[in-house]
Amino acid sequence: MAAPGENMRVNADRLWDSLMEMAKIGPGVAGGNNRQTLTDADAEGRTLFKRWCEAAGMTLAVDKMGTMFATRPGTDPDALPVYIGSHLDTQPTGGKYDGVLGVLSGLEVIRSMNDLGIRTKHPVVVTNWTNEEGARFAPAMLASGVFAGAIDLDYAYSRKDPDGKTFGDELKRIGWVGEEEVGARKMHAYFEYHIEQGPILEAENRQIGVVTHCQGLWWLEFTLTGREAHTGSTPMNMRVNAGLAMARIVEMVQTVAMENQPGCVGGVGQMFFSPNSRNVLPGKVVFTVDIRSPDQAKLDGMRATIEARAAEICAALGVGCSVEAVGHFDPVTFDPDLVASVRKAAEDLGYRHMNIISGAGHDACWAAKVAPATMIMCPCVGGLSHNEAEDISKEWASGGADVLLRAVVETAGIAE
Ligand code: HGY
Ligand code: MN
Ligand code: MN
Repeated sequence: MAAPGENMRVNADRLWDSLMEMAKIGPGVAGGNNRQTLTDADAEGRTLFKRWCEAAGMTLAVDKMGTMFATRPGTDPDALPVYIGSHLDTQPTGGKYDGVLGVLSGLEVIRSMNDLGIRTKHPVVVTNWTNEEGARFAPAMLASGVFAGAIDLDYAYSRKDPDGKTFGDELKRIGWVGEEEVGARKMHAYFEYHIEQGPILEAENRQIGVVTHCQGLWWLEFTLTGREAHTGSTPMNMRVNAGLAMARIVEMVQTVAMENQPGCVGGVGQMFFSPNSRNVLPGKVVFTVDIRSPDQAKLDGMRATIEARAAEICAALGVGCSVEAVGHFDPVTFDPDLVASVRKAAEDLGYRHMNIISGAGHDACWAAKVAPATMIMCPCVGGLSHNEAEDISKEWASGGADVLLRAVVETAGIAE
């Protein structure tokens, strides 16, 4: 049985091969992935992950949100498990590593402990959270939000995709509705390993991000009501133009984010026009504003300012305006002891590292509500993510997984 030491590293080639194998499922059109949650491709990826977990000696449980929990037993049956989690679902034009690196590095940690003959006191559980991305069904981090008690199961099941299909129906259709009550299982600790999805680690030439915090988020869904009319024959002074109101609000969001620098972001990634005809002024425009900051006061202040200014913009144009928060979590501070275990593992391995605040949201943000949690990050090329060109090196991938292995083994305790 190996003691912690120089040889406690993962098998970099095996991890990379697993990433490339999973990337074949739900391919994109430009080298990335389109494996959106609860699609047939998601189901195929889940089946492959299940096969790999069982081949590594783990047993699988699934909860009512379809989240997958693969357990490697510990020597103390009463000890709460140490969890490693992330997500296998991707954006429509996603990369091969966002989320997938964390889940398959968790599997690699198990495979490496098997190879090294390491037995831990606490069980270790590798988790694939359903619908982390929130691309098809808002909000993001949906299953982990239900697990943390922040989102109601029935609300989650009712969420609709742009085609009007509900989360609950789609989960049933792909055959991944589990028996387990969501949130019933308790955690000793939770680790998530993820690509940075930003430019800092690469620019600073650091291999490991020791994640101390994650910025908070609001997703504000605006519904603007104009009057459908002919774009040619309707005089300008007779228009009730919801499209113009939307454009002014998008510009205003940019202005508010810039007014609150440093340390915040704001933008719009999705919008729908109805009837979406080239020569009809839109009767309805629906779009989601995404604002984030690690500073609670700034985050909530931006929300209030944006909603107030949007109301003024719409009133001036005679456009109806309603807004619904369809996603939210407050800024997160990760567990200092787990953060220290990540930093120590990076130092023992001789990997250049730095503290970092996560710009993107992660399931760890909800896990942190119910257990000590933290994250590990590796760089990604040009800081690019949520783009099929998302790229990392094999060394970056395995470096973070080495840190994950050591932090998990330290936290789970090597059995005597
Ligand atoms: O939105 C996020 O930050 C994550 O990628 N779901
Ligand atoms: Mn992710
Ligand atoms: Mn993502």
